[in-house]
Amino acid sequence: MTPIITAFERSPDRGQGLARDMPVRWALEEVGQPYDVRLLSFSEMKESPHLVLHPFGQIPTYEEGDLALFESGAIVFHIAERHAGLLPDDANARARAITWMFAALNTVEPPIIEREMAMLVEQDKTWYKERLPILEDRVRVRLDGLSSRLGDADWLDDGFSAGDLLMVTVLRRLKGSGILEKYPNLSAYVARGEARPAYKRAFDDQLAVFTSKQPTG
Ligand code: GTB
Repeated sequence: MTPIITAFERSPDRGQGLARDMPVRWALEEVGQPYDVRLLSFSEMKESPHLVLHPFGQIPTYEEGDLALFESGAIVFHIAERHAGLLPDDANARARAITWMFAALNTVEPPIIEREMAMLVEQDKTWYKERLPILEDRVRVRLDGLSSRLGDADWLDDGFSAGDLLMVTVLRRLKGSGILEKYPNLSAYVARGEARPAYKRAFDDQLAVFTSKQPTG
């Protein structure tokens, strides 16, 4: 049965792999599972057919037969559980890979999003110039820990896993910020993730949604 995921009909990042269907696409490509995509407008995301699938009216969702999931991390975990290639067989190594999935989404991503949100909606506030460096320091605290742990390794725990897939996805949000670039091993780690053929296929497919929608002439 071919799973169906949902994605933005018009992504604010113009298909640069930042919307959260990207990790789902990437996971499906890594395990070689073909999938279909249902594109949604912002208003369709808030209407009842989609709200049945996603209580918060967001993308991505994942449908496979009578199973319907939301939350990109849970969807990646489901894919990794059902297919070989994203979680190790050894029970302890598997538990560590799952730990990195949670670390990506629960520990590394929150300060990155807080900084992004401040830049999006607080620039006109009187406190913005004082607050931004504080938020950036919080991001650096996380990157310091991650960079020390990664060291010279290619991936966080031996072979590439769903933990790396989510961590690379999260770190990509910092590209061009000048923050990630101060950590050469993390920049190289992100580049290694992006160089994976499965990543490239997922990225190209997400980008094609945007480019194919452009009016010609
Ligand atoms: N925790 C959920 C998950 O991981 O699945 C979060 C899902 C989520 O935030 N979905 C966003 C959404 O549907 C799209 S991905 N937003 C519409 C809404 O809430 O009404 C977040 C996102 C969107 C766009 C960019 N971008 O263009 O840079 C980056 C991230």
